[in-house]
Amino acid sequence: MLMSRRVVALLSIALAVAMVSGVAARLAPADAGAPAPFGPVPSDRQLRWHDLEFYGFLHFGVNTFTDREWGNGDEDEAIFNPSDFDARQWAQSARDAGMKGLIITAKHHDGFCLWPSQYTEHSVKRSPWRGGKGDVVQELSRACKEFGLAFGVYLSPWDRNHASYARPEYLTYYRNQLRELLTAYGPTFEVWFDGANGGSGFYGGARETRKIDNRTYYDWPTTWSLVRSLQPGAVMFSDAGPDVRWVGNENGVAFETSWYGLDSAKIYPGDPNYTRSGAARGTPSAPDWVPPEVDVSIRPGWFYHPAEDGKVKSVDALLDIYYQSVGRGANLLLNVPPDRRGRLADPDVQRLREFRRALDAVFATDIARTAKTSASAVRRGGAFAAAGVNDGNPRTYWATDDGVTTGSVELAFDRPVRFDRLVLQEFIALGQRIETWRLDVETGTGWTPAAEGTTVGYKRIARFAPVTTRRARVTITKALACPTLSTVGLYDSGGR
Ligand code: FUL
Repeated sequence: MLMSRRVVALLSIALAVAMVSGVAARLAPADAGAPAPFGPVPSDRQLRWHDLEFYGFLHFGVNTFTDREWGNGDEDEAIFNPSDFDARQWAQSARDAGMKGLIITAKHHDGFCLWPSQYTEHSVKRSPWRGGKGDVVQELSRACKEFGLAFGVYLSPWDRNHASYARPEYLTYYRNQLRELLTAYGPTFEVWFDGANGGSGFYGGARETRKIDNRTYYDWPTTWSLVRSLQPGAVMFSDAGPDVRWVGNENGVAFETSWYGLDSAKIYPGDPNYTRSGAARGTPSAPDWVPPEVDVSIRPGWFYHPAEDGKVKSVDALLDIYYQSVGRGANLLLNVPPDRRGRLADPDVQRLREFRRALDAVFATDIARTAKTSASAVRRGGAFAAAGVNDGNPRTYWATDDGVTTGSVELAFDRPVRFDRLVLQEFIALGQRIETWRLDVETGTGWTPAAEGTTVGYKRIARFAPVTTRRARVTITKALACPTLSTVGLYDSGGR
């Protein structure tokens, strides 16, 4: 194809703009001398996802009305009838809790669709709610927009209602539904693919057990490319990614040592050996960047059950979950199930509010911002000074020369300061590098260790006994390549 000079010029401008708004924009200013990326690195969509940190899960559907966790697929659509549905209340509570997005079970294993899919009658279309004209997904996507939240969908691959489940035709149905969800409701930040398959179900009246081979049946690459084409900005979650991986448990706990590397080619969604194989904890040398997400419910169940109103997790339990997920470099997906009114239940809303208050109190003031910084060594040929760790700018970072894999940053204060929380962040656009670190404080008689730990990645939060000092030092004691640190934060929890 022949191109005119004008077209070539326009194309190069477009390329330059794309570079500035893409990868290049993530690097610090004037960093021609930046370390070369090490190992797998995040895509732009993954970088945006890391920044979300904490968002909510909404399990809602026929189970809400039958008091079950897994519907069989033969539920009468008429039972779905929330008395006081209010998606704005969900979004407002989520925003007030500090969540950055919401993911809804548009279809759970029972196959009932919360939107009026044109491919099935097993949906809100046949419900008395809003006279059969309702659309939960639409009301939620609008509410998310109004309250500044990202919007995501869960579409269960296992469908206990559909007659053709376990046959190839079902995949066409599944992808048609994805197309509906990913075209009619605006931008989607995450698409959640559940690996569960319990076998038995209604299946259009067959009432039998249908197990599939997770390795081959779903033909995931075809579905993934459909999602990519419809929503290029969305990350896809499953046991095996491709963008975000399951952490391997539903207790709210990420691994203490958590690498983002995964060898995607070796695993598949729904792999029963996923947790046992060690893939869930990540591997430093693996080829793909697939960070973990921690999914956990604020109640014992995923769906709302009146009997669990008194079993909403305590603020302390939620704080532990936060420190063991976000504080270990994972994202936190906290489930808060709407009740039969179609509202988040009062005890949950109350608890979310208390949880936010507690977190805000701990992280109100970053004491490190007032410190003067120095470093054992600074990378030559660019702007990589220690000052990058406490300037509040995630794009500036301290780095060492290539081949220098240990080093420390010191923070000096004018007067003694007290703290018991440390926040570290690597500049992950260039990969995950830090293997171990230690925090020392000057006590008057020398340096004493206050905390130590392993991987950092997007974020590490350490809790330790309160210390009062004028000097604190973070040492990277082991790294896979020259380390980068974009944040050293210090906080006083006040005993919370
Ligand atoms: C599991 C499902 O079986 C549960 O019902 C729930 O949706 C949870 C988040 O994932 O695999």
